[in-house]
Amino acid sequence: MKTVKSFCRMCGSACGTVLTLDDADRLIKVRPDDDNPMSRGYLCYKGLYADEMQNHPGRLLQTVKRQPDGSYRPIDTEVALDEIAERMADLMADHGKDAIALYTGGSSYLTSTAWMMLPMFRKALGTNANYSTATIDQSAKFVTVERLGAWAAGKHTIDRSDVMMLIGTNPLVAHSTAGCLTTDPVKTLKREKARGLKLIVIDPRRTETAAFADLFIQPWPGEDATVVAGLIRMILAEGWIDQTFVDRYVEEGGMTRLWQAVEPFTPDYVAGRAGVDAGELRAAAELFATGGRGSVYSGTGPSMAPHANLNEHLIELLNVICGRYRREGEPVEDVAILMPPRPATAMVVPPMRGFAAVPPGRIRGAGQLFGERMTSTLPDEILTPGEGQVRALFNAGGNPASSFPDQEKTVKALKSLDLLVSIQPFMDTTARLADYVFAPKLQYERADIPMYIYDMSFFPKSWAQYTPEIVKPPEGAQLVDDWYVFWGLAKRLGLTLEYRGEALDMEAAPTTDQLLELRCRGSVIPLDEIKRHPEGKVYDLNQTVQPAPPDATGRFDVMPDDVFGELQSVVREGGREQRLTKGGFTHQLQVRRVREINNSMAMWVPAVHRRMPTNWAAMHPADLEALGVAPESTVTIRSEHGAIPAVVRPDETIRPGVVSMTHSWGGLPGEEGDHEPGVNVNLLISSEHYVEPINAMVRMTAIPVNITPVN
Ligand SMILES: Nc1nc2c(c(=O)[nH]1)N[C@H]1C(S)=C(S)[C@@H](COP(=O)(O)OP(=O)(O)OC[C@H]3O[C@@H](n4cnc5c(=O)[nH]c(N)nc54)[C@H](O)[C@@H]3O)O[C@H]1N2
Ligand SMILES: Nc1nc2c(c(=O)[nH]1)N[C@H]1C(S)=C(S)[C@@H](COP(=O)(O)OP(=O)(O)OC[C@H]3O[C@@H](n4cnc5c(=O)[nH]c(N)nc54)[C@H](O)[C@@H]3O)O[C@H]1N2
Ligand code: SF4
Ligand SMILES: [Mo]
Repeated sequence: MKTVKSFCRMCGSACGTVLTLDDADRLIKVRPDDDNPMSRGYLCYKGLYADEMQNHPGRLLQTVKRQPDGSYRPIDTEVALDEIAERMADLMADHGKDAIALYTGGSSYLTSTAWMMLPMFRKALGTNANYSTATIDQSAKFVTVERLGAWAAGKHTIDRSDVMMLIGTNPLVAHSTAGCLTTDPVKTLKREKARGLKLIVIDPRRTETAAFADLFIQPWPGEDATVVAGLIRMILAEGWIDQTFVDRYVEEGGMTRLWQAVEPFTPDYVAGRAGVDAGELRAAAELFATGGRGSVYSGTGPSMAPHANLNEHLIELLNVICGRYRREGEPVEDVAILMPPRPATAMVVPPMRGFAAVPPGRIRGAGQLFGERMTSTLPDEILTPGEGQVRALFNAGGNPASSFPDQEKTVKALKSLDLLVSIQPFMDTTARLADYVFAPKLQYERADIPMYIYDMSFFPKSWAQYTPEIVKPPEGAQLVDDWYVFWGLAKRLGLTLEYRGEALDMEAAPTTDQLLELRCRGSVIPLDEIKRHPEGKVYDLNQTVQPAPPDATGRFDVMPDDVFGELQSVVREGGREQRLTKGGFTHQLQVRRVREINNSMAMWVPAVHRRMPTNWAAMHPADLEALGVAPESTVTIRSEHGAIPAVVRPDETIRPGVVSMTHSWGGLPGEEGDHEPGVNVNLLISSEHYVEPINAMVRMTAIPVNITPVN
């Protein structure tokens, strides 16, 4: 037996771990690493059961190919690559390059070499059919950068804040409030609160994070635009803005237009519509705007709600009008140290509206953001005949059959493909529809560095860690590195892959470590230096925000016409009452994440099953009583789009009138056999109605539903 240090890659938080291995280097146990300077002995429930995933008897241990009768048989990886490359060449010859689509799933973000390989492959292949989870997650934040502009030096970090506002994010469960709270959230919050931090939480559920709030506001789901417009109006009316910052960085006339836009959102209107107390709203506005330093952060809540792009725009406006950004000379302690130096500068990156330059796509006119197509449109790109129709899909570490809105349509689309290739460690829903499934190495079997979001750090400190491959794969396994699939295909298709202008050797495959070297070339701290600290290291780089270059004239466009129009339509549409009564609905379904599991990953391991045999529909006890249903009984939840059975649980953190379920559980619709437990909320979600402009984000929370007991 021995122990080795590493870090967890089940979410972006990268908590330090100590692995216990047997003499054959198989994983026995995972425990937290007390010496890791970021996580300091913290590990969440998911991190602790990584050994159950690693050693699960249902794990896929070699490449398989689907047979005409629907069964799967092992196939040599190189032969599979030969066959796939041939199919691709035929498809491209007949239908063009856009017939081949790539989907970057969650696990590709968490595998740094997969994350660097996918763009190389896409570019060499020349396809425009490029999709990722980003556009079914918080792409409203990218739209906001494009329409409002962005502050190049970033926001205030938690340890340098007097006040912080969290809207629709729950770091105590999700560990994913980028740049703010990731690993070790409980001790961090306790420490910062003891120092004097004031916390404001706005969330339709009284979350684990809300338990730490000095001020908690619990609006109806889907009312973010209303609530935040109300806060902005109060701040403007009281003159609590940072006038110097606004004068310098907001576009001429912008503040007048902003006032016109938020005028209708009087305290009484907002309180009545969002179902909150006007006095509490005022207290939140005052505490935030007059409370000193500190920024607003948000998560998936507002991005999955109706008017996602507007919601995020308004949320960021709170930071703009209160000047909650790092200024020239302030310390920068969250440098992305495994990237080339990129000094933080005190300037506005002006709004570019890059999306406007992209011609409308085939499906619902959706275009592209940052070189990607909108994921909610992919099933229709597959199903809609015509030039550019997608005929082959590579799923790299995602699970579209469970994670996409409108599961019924998604599955129909995946089944209709000429070629579906998946890289997944288990025969999950998508794998069960694929023509070929490659069995990837799991986290502790591969060398890695922590996740970066594009070139930005995810962590509030200048921190990094390297882990070598540690655990030996199970006996007889023939696993692949995710990146190898794409390198192998590129080689066969005669393509040359390039990373930052440097061509890869296309004869002899690189090693994962060589790719990591390449990825970190020219980084602030050399990878070799990081390797000397097995538990990772936080660096004190003495960096400060740099003055803007003289030619920097960017200003925030606080209220462009389209955003103005979206806010007025919020007034026209009305709130919860109008939306529910229109379709005869009684409740709203809201999204949430749970401690036990990351999206659709491994809901069948014993550790998850023990605590969460199914994805309950959580409702307030008073609602259960009113419906006459006992805890643990089954109800039917029906939306405009579909219906699902669900097991109810009493939960006082939910408002009466709301039901909350986590996403991506359950198997394939209509499938025989006992696969994933639970049921998929995406059966209730349309990808065609309530679609946002620009990013085609669909409504994944605040969905009107009815609930009826099943006898
Ligand atoms: N209704 C609804 N739908 C949602 C959401 C929601 O809140 N509500 N959330 C959305 C969001 S934010 C996201 S990011 C997407 C996620 O969308 P996806 O990324 O498509 O889905 P995941 O469930 O995260 O799938 C991860 C897959 O990676 C596999 N995996 C695990 N470990 C490894 C590994 O080491 N290597 C490889 N190659 N694969 C591995 C898992 O088995 C699983 O199949 O879902 C979105 N869908
Ligand atoms: N344990 C665990 N951790 C995860 C994941 C997981 O599945 N499980 N998934 C990972 C992924 S892919 C992501 S993107 C991140 C997401 O990270 P977060 O966005 O922090 O995820 P959540 O914990 O779901 O927090 C979203 C909050 O939005 C609230 N909400 C729901 N509807 C609305 C609404 O209409 N308005 C507002 N304001 N709030 C609303 C919910 O009650 C919930 O508290 O988490 C990551 N980490
Ligand atoms: S918070 Fe994320 S990285 Fe940390 S142990 Fe949990 S799943 Fe792993
Ligand atoms: Mo996500």
